Amino acid sequence: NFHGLNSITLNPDDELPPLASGKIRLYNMRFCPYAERAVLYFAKKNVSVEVINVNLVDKPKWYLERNPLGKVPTIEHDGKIIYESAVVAEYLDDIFPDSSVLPKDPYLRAHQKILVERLSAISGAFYGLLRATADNQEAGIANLKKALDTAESLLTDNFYGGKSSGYADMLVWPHLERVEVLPLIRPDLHLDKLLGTDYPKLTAYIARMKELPEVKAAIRPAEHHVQFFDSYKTGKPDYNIGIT
Ligand code: GSH
Repeated sequence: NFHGLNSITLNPDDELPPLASGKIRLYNMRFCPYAERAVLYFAKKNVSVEVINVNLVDKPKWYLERNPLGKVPTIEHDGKIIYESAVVAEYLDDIFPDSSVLPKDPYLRAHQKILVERLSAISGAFYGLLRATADNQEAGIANLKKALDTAESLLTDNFYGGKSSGYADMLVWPHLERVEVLPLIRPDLHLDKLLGTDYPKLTAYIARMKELPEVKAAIRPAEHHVQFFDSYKTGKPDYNIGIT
């Protein structure tokens, strides 16, 4: 149900193809964890979507006209524009209620959003370590451990959504996918043993998540993440890594 998930990234000089009426489009960046939340959501809900990959360093004018924040993800359909990953997720549930990922019950719904807030420290810790220098790497590792301790203690069932995967799982997974690859991105930090030994529940959870069809549709190979971050560090990210 994805058209163009691995299409070549469009640059400012590229024309934006027209969007047919009734079709939904996702403006994406192939290595963005927030855009991956939207990809997971489309896959989980089995909603067809046309994907346009956007250069985020050199942004096309047509993109800034749609999303003044210039960030991905953004979705477009019937002339409507929606952005911010959590807003996009809830919107998709609202327009396709039969496949709603968020629970209907107000308390359970609120609880899923609280979990996302409590798990959000993972992304900050990930980006901190991605850029860590000799001076602050110890603090960065302590930060990640604290975030993962919280994630381990909040995992009281198979998924953050309960017996089956839910909203919180879709929103947190993209960052966990990258934390798992961090030892390969930053081998100098010697993080290889971090996840396996101290976090048995999270380790089992990651394996369980990887079996979900929506995660299989969205996940990127570890070596592509590594190559992407290597290019990102140079200030010239290669958005087309892995496209054959
Ligand atoms: N709060 C936003 C969301 O949840 O959608 C964050 C999205 C975000 O930061 N996306 C990054 C982006 O578009 C790529 S991973 N960066 C481009 C920019 O900030 O100019």
